Amino acid sequence: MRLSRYFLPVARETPADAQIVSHRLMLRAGLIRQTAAGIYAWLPIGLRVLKQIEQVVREEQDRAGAVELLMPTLQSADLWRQSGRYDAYGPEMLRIRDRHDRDMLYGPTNEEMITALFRDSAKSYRDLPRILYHIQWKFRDEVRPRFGVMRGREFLMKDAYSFDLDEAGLRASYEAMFVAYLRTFARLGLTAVPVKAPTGPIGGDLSHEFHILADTGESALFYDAAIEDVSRDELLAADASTIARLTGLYAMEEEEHARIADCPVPAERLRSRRGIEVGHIFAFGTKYSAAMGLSVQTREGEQVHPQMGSYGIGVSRLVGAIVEASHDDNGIVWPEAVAPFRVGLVNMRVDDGSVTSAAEEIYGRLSDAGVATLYDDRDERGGAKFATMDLVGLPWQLIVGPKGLERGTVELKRRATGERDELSVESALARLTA
Ligand code: 5CA
Repeated sequence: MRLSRYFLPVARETPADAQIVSHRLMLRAGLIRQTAAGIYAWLPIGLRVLKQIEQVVREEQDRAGAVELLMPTLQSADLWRQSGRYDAYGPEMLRIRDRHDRDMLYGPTNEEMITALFRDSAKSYRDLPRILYHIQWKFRDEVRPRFGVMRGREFLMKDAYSFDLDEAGLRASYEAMFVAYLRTFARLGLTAVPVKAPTGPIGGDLSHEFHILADTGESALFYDAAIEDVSRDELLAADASTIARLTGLYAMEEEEHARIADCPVPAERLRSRRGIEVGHIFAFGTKYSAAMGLSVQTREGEQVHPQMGSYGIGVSRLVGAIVEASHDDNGIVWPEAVAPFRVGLVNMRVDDGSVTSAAEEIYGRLSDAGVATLYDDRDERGGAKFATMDLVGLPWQLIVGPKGLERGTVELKRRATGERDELSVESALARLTA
């Protein structure tokens, strides 16, 4: 992508209304713009990050055996009357009336809709188990939307729903999703702490939240320091034993922790930190299947209500959480897995024919090799170009200038460490296309 043709409105000054660093950097680096309270437009470079995260989430859902579909954002109130949640949900639900005076709503979650869809086609034990998911926008009219996309009113969620014949099946689905979550967050370069959670309005009795540790997180956590020793490789290879190990370690939200008289963790191992909730999973049994009349026939010919669970990941919130976990004084430092482009190619002198032809050739070769490249071909000072590249945080910067070219070299800078190498064009390309 040529920066001269891109839409990347970066800002040098700190936005006055943004209180936390991820919100400030997402505005400054041109990822998002607020269009109404708690509602954001995703600008091109922000959208690329959102899509990358969505793809990692999707791959891990698919790997766990979940099946993707897409449900609409608008739902009929009747659906929610069947579960009894239409009145119970309260003012967080955005209620809409259509031209025929029918009550509609913008979905805050999809338990009702998926239960109805499944009810209309699942007849017997052969239709189970199933895990269905979608990645779709939600709306919750939050009392206090804040911190940018962290607590928005409109936000992107991956929500999965499992249907099993019995409790043992539900436990297996819950574990499959648990593993998918550990792998997803590890692939995104994040350390997520699973915390046993109260279930709230979704209902049910088994629930875990997944938190990214960050000083600006909205939740206060207490946990066993041993959780920090779990390695990335272990998370990527997670199985039932990893879950047993992790859930065996103490981790609670402050409110729950305060209720526990004898904390089982010795004081020197008890950590108190803040966390950003990026995922939440629930096993709620027959709550919706019973209320909404979903039943299937067992092998023995009995009718039973399937055991269900739901599994959410805050996809748009993750963009903020990753920036919160990965930035420095100069800007964002994207982990490779979610970077909007892998390389930022900087032409130091667009008015110099030999620099420009070298830069154009490099750009062509990177593009041909399938390396996502943002090419700064604008007529700007070098200093401004460097500042923009650091701010937007692409993993690699490749700098093409007249002095280097005289020696036959370009400069390759690694954003995360600031390390710079002077290399021949060929060896720089070899590194970036490897
Ligand atoms: N139906 C269940 C699971 S599918 C559910 O809705 N769970 S939830 O309420 O916990 O939301 C799932 C995830 O969405 C949360 O863990 C959080 O990461 C994200 N999320 C929730 N509210 C917001 C919000 N206002 N802004 C951004 N992300 C949010």
